[in-house]
Amino acid sequence: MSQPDRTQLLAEVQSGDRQALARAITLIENDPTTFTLPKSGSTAQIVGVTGAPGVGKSTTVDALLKLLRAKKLSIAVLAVDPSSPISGGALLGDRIRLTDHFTDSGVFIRSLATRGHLGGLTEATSAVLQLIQLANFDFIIVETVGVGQSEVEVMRVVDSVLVVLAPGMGDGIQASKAGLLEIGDIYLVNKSDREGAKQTAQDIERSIAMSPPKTLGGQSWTPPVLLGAMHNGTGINELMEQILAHGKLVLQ
Ligand SMILES: Nc1nc2c(ncn2[C@@H]2O[C@H](COP(=O)(O)OP(=O)(O)OP(=O)(O)O)[C@@H](O)[C@H]2O)c(=O)[nH]1
Ligand SMILES: [Mg+2]
Repeated sequence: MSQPDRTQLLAEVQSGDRQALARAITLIENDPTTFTLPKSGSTAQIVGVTGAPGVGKSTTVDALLKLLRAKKLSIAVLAVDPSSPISGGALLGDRIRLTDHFTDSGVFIRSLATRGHLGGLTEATSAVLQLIQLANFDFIIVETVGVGQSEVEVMRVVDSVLVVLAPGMGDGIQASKAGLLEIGDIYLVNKSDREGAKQTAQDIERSIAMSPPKTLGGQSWTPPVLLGAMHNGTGINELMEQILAHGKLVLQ
């Protein structure tokens, strides 16, 4: 693609053209250095959602989408899948579950896959996020698929990290091994309708109490541990409040 074509494409992205945005993301997927991106001046909070497979990350993203759309805010969702090839179908489940939003112009949903190594994924995610910031969304959500070093790395390029756990699936030791207890700004123990959720929340609280509180904008932030059942929206308002409270500190 020639330089004038790239400039034209970026102008379309900035004007809110979603197809142009999708096309530009594909170019970045293949080569993260495709564009020299201007500073966006975007104030959109970028929220990363991570956690073990099946804990309810996509369900949580869906619940957040519904809440934000009810407030008429526009949202971009980037699902980052380190394992699947570019054309891979690993996110089909997510895509199907998120179909409600497909006809809504205030929502842009896209999966990102790279063949690459660790650095490659983070680099591509970072480049795509910079691009998405040009498109003037109010909110940007990044969901990672699975737990591993690459997801932990990807979470370094977002503003606020939400770690989702579920009873029995993400106890303190497992989460700690996966490096999740160092990166979380907010913890959600999802599936609170299941036995053991309170116990899991206490485990996590105990584990994070052992690490020093984070300092943000001169204020200390102790990551809250919330309980919720995102399949029916239980706890979504509290979750949103904490996300916004963290965003206020981190974006100031
Ligand atoms: N009982 C119960 N089930 C839930 C809750 N939230 C989500 N689920 C179910 O848990 C399953 C997994 O949810 P997903 O949202 O796909 O989980 P995920 O973390 O995105 O999964 P991957 O993307 O595959 O890692 C689905 O069948 C959901 O309906 C909840 O609060 N309670
Ligand atoms: Mg998912």
